[in-house]
Amino acid sequence: MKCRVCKAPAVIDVRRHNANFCQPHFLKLCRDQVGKAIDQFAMLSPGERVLVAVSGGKDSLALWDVLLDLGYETDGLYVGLGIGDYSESSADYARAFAEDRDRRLVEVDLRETHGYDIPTGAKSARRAPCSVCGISKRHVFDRAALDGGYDALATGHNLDDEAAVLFGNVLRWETEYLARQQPVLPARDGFPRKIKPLIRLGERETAAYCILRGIDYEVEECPMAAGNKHLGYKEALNAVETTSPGSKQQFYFGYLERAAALFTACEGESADGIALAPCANCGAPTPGEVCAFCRLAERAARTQAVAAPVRKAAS
Ligand code: Q46
Ligand code: ZN
Ligand code: ZN
Repeated sequence: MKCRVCKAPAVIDVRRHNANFCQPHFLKLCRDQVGKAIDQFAMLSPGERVLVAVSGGKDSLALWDVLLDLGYETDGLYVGLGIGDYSESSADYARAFAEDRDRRLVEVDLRETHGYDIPTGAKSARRAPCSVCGISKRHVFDRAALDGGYDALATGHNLDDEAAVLFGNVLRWETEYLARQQPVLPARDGFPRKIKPLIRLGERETAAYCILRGIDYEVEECPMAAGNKHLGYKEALNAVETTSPGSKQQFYFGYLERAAALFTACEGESADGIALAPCANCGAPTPGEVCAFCRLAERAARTQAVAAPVRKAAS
């Protein structure tokens, strides 16, 4: 197995590209693919300040590393979700990465700042943990990016994530979500610009990138992911990819190039028609009086406050 570029012994095969790469050329491929995504979708301009949402996992730490390498002014953002040992060790990986590179890591702990954690939030809302987690993270990400005056908020969604989300949205013909499934969401009143620079890399590549760069990351899966529909969609797409390499990329990029605009056009009118006003509690734009996050947080914090003394008494 030889590197496609220099013919030295290869360390990885990328079947999607029908090629093998040595270490330096694989790392270059990863940087080039991120740079290409940034240019292709006009995600960033040189010199812009970026807040990178890091979970301690391979994708977000690889993203932060590549953005630093490409010369962007970046800080990290870690949200403490309160998911037991998993959250504690994930935070350690994020902190170690930031410390090694002498970069700032903004930390927001849900329990400290909003009075609840994800397991309690899910219980009180009677919703799947990932749904509560998604609402919570979006709110914290938006707030932190705006408060810090960053030009954009970057997340580590990779090609596998985006293809799986697209697959789920197509299975149920979620036209509203399809219209919004873009690698860049421009800033608008009360929302920062959001970008996904890893969309040209699969998760096998981000894992290999971290290993080859010596980045330690949380390898455990989140214990609350069990039952998450996206895991099933990923498995289904992986089965297709095995027999037909490149399918995921064609599915996702074909959508962006040939179909996304159709959904944006037909959903645009109804979406534009909804007036957003600042949430009475937190100021984030919302169609109602109080935003979904504040309603969730209020109920979850009450449940947590009741649960905490009971736990203490029992211990
Ligand atoms: S952290 Fe949160 Fe993920 Fe855990 S609860 Fe679900 S969404 S699986 S990226
Ligand atoms: Zn090479
Ligand atoms: Zn609110």
